[in-house]
Amino acid sequence: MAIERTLSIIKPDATRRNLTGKINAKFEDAGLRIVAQKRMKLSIEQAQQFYAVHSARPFFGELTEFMASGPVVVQVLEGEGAVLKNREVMGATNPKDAAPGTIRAEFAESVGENSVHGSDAPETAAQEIAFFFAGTELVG
Ligand code: YYY
Ligand code: MG
Repeated sequence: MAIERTLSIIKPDATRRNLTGKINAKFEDAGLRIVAQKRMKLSIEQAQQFYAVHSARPFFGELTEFMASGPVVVQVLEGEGAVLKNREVMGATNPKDAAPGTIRAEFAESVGENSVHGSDAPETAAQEIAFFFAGTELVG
């Protein structure tokens, strides 16, 4: 399988509980390399722009307010089949459905406050990486 890059976000519920290191260990243990990473506070406008694909969904307001409610860690993960591998390490959107050992099973508080974001396909990964990072910030 090809080496890919995917966009990951450690969400405010997880940074609030000081879980960045534990979550990064899950990525690294799965063979994903963190090739870029920065901690930042999203504005409401940035959160709305990032999640624009969900703008018509009933949870959009809550989702974007939550994403702007505290620090996030945005990162680029690299590895073989990184998009799918990251989704596997994250677990299902709703922590009640997430497989044991996944980040969401272990750390997520609810379907809304579910600790991590990960791109869902290589095309969206490229768009989402460009949303946060300049090419020169990615160091493989
Ligand atoms: O990609 P993933 O994060 O697993 O789920 P999406 O269906 O793309 O939804 C994005 C985000 O929206 C999810 O992580 C939490 C929130 N959300 C929600 O609050 N309630 C839902 N029923 C579905 C999604
Ligand atoms: Mg998604």
